[in-house]
Amino acid sequence: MPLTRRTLLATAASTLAAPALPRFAWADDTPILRAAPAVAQIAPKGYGTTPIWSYGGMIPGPEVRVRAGERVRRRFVNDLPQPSAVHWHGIRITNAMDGAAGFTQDPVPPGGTFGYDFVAPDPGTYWYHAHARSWEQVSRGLAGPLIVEEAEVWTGLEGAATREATLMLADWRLQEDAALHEASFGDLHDWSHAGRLGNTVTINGSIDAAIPVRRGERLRLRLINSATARVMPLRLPGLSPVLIALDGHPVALRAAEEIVLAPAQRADVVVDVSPEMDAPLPILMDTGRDEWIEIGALVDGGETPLPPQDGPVRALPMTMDHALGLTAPQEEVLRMEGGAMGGLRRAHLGGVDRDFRELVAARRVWAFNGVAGDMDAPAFRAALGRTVRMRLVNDTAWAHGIHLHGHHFEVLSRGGRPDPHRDRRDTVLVMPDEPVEIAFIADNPGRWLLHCHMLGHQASGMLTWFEVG
Ligand SMILES: [Cu+2]
Repeated sequence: MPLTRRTLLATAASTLAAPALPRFAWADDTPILRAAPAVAQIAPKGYGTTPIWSYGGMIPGPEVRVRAGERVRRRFVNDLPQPSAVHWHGIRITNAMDGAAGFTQDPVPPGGTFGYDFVAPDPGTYWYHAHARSWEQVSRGLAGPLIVEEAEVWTGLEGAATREATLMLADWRLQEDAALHEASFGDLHDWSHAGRLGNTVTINGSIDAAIPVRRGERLRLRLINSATARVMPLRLPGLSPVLIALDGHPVALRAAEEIVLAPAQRADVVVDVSPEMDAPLPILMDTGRDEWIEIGALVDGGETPLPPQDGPVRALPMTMDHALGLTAPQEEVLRMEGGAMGGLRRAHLGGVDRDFRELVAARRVWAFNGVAGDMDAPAFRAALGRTVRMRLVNDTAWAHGIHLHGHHFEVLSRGGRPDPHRDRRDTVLVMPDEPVEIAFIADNPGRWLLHCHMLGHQASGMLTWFEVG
């Protein structure tokens, strides 16, 4: 038998039993993204550590950063006890690289690998996360930032400062011993309500994050909500943030006294740090009970202060042509039903009409258009290049963050009123009784998931797909 790397490894493993032998060796130079159990200090020091699952042994996972138009290549190595796959959230990606386990690719089994290789076409703030049992795997820590820099150096920060900081927010449900509350993974009460809300919010994995800044500098903050259920209203008092992008996409500049991030949503803001800053500047989050708590702070990093920024914040360059062609779009409706206090009586499951009791027994308590998560047929099909206008109707008692894979969309209206900003997004928060109208060009061929990004909702019925081309 010729001696190949494979046989060499097999031989070495069987005869030498070398404990330090790497499980994988790659002839190419593709960077490895390894998912594996790890330990993190999430609770304050002195409270013990938290066993988690992570990419690269850290939370959040290692930042993946490229310029727009460049390739992202990662050899995903699954050292988890479960199958997994990596979804590159918000990227207009080729379908085979989308990372939806069991849908665009086979789940990567424990011990297995998968090569991700795609072009990141649009600059912006994105993220990557597990897309297999994501309600569990993301809750355990499998998420990281994916930053696509502007192809040309953006001059919005020119002058005295060019810095930026990525702030990845997460929500953990910890026990008193600081371990994750594993007994409630998959809890149907959580799923039929807001989802698995945690009790500990972190920024970049830390419960008391101190983001070093330089006094007088103009700073771009990239905020990412990686929580699986928690909607995060955020405030940066004393900083007068200017919103420049949502979900990676440039927006019309505006003041953003309060920034509301649903799970999976991102916001880029520019802040001017006062040269006279003499105390940490808190980052506040509303717990949902109109109670603002400090979840981190910008602190003086000790560098020589800069003179104050005097020029206006500049908009990011618009990078995409988005002539939506709204004269005769394909019209679609996505009606959300179910959940606690939702009044869902019946829905289709397994191709059969079921009553609510049967749905609960099957752990499918939500429905899109009367279907509780069946995947045998798409919600709709669209010809390549067709403009689709979709009405998102929330007939439930809960908020939902609706995410389209492979595409971004424009928010046309909210609650029947035209949206003045017409932001482009990949995830939109839809409140009860407030229909949202979106439109997008179905320009990315393939089969794409469409789901609620409250990941317990996704797992219990709020999942469907659409086909382009
Ligand atoms: Cu939902």
